[in-house]
Amino acid sequence: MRSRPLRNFEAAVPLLVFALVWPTPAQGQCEPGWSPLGSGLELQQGGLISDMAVFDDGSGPALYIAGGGFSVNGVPGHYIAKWDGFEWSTVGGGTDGWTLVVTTYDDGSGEALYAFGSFTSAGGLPARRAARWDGFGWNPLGEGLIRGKVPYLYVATVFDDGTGRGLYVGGGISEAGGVSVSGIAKWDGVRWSDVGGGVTGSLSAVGGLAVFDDGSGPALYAGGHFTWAGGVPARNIAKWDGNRWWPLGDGVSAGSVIPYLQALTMFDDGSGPALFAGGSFSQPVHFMACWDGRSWSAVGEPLNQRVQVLHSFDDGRGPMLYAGGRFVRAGTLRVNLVARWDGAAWSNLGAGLGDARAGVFGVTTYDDGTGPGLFFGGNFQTAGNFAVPGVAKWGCVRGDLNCDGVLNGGDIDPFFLALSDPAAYQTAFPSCNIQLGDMNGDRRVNAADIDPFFICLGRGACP
Ligand SMILES: [Ca+2]
Ligand SMILES: [Ca+2]
Repeated sequence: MRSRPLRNFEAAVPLLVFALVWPTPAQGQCEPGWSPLGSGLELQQGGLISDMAVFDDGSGPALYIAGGGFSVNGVPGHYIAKWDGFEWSTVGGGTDGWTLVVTTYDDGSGEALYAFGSFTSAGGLPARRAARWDGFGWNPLGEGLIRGKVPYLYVATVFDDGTGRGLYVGGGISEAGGVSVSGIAKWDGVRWSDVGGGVTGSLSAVGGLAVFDDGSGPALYAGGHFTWAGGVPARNIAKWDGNRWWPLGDGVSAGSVIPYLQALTMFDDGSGPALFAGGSFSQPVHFMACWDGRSWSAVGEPLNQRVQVLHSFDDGRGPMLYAGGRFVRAGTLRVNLVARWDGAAWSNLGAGLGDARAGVFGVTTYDDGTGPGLFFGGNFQTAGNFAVPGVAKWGCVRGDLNCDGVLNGGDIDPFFLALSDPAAYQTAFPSCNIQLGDMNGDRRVNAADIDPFFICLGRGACP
């Protein structure tokens, strides 16, 4: 009688193994790690990657970076560039001055890439601080934008106020297409318009935008540096419902330093969707706070310097919130400019980004063929153990066939197994992604990947 439960257990073991192994998709996860993005981009002194976006010009989705002070394939003086997963290239002549924001928007004629910055022309055509790239050519957005009290453009996002999807641009803006605006403007594909009187204060600038539903319907939330929104007192953050502006409690503020809110995103950390805000504020808490629709709260242990970007990303283990900025610690944990929030605690992304005087200014999700990864932009010069030009990937590492997060000698045998017997590889490494063996980017894993594998192996990453 005593042996019966044991036999039952033994009988259950094969079923348990079956249940664990077979539902696992062939395109498995990986241990994420840092990777550089080729070798065609170089950051000069004072150079910076300020924003990034994914756009498909017809030849496949690619990563576009905005900024300035960088060279593309040895040619300096570029302000926008494209990474297709393997190579850097320029974008139709680009702009004649810094681009600060890139985002995609469909005005009804198809999705296009929109760039905003301190330029006066794009692709040789006059374009005042705003331009549209459709994959073939650049076009201005009406008469463009005129700067306000600060010269910067910080953010652009798409929101439907009930009259159709519009592209909302935030920054130091005082005029858009001949219309007087303050800190924020809307482009509908044809013309610019004011957004309920905009934001006003000593700087009158919007630095972060996000769409969030607090239970009363989706609305556009704007953070930045202002004391009024549409005539309503609102400290550095406000809600636009399509008709009027609303404050968010007492907002955010700071004592002696200039408070500035520059990162906003919606995220559900398990306790319901909430709006997460980052910036250089100190009230109600330092640098990062969470608004649930009624009140503000802290987000775990405090970060020690300002937050400049926030982005939700699922690496296969559930959605988590990623923060980037100028902080190097979360509580006592060393994180180095980037950190991950799982709803309970902060964790680091390996050794993070460096150096400590640098910052992260942009982040987006992009699939370079090895699965979705997080791409960070800024003026940092290291990512983990790699020297990088202000841009780096956190995700599956190409060539990492034993999926431990690094490309090294331990990947040689798994690589050749993947080449010679994909089924045996998938059995031996059931949670790994065989596509990481595509070293030449043709989306196939075969003998043509052997030479590039050893070139990448020699450098610890693909050149
Ligand atoms: Ca490895
Ligand atoms: Ca290949």
